[in-house]
Amino acid sequence: MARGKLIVFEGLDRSGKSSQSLRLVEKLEADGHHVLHMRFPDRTTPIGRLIDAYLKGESNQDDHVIHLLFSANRWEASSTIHSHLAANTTVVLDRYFYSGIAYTHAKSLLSSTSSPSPPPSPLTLDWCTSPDVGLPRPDLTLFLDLTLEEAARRGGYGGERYEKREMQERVREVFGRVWMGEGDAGRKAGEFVRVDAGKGMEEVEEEVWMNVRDMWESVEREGKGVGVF
Ligand code: 2DT
Ligand code: MG
Repeated sequence: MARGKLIVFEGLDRSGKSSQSLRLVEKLEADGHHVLHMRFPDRTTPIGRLIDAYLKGESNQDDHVIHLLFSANRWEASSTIHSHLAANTTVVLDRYFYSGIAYTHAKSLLSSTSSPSPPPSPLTLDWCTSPDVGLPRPDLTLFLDLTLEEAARRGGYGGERYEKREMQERVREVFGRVWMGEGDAGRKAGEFVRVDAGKGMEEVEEEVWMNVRDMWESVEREGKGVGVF
């Protein structure tokens, strides 16, 4: 029996991940596929509520602790993702562990972090990657890349913790390094496609669709099973 595919949207705030991921779900459903859409962080679980409070600035957490909570928030969904894929339901994710890696590692590149000095552990790329090793591996990751200028033209950012230009700049840099194959994350990344999210909505949608179709055909042709990261 065919299995579902795991498709991930990644990128900066304002890059259009939410709209594009929902459009893809509609398109796949119109084609007769079963699809589950999820987003991370999933703020509805007990762990997700801790993350939500942190992002809104209502609570503080050590950088390592919040990183592990974001990862735990994915692990608590891991068996759900696996069982949907096995039941031939495609799972479309709005953010996954690449955001986890990019946002936490980006903090280490900022001049000041919340960690005391000397920090108990530097937030290296590989340290940031390890808690997520073993999660269901995406068949395709679409990295919606946007310049900071274009993000500003789209109305700038909201008021959450990471929605600041300096942080977004670092996050974009780290996504780019992973895309280039750096570190355990880059080596394990599999299909990691950069899409220019500065183009129009329809153009981006078309590029997403072509990549999804290519991935779909190769998974079916080669009979690839669900992988682990
Ligand atoms: P949204 O704006 O998409 O709700 O994301 N983040 C996300 C992390 O720092 N680590 C993670 O593992 C994930 C999934 C990105 C809220 C913010 O949380 C950041 C933006
Ligand atoms: Mg956001």
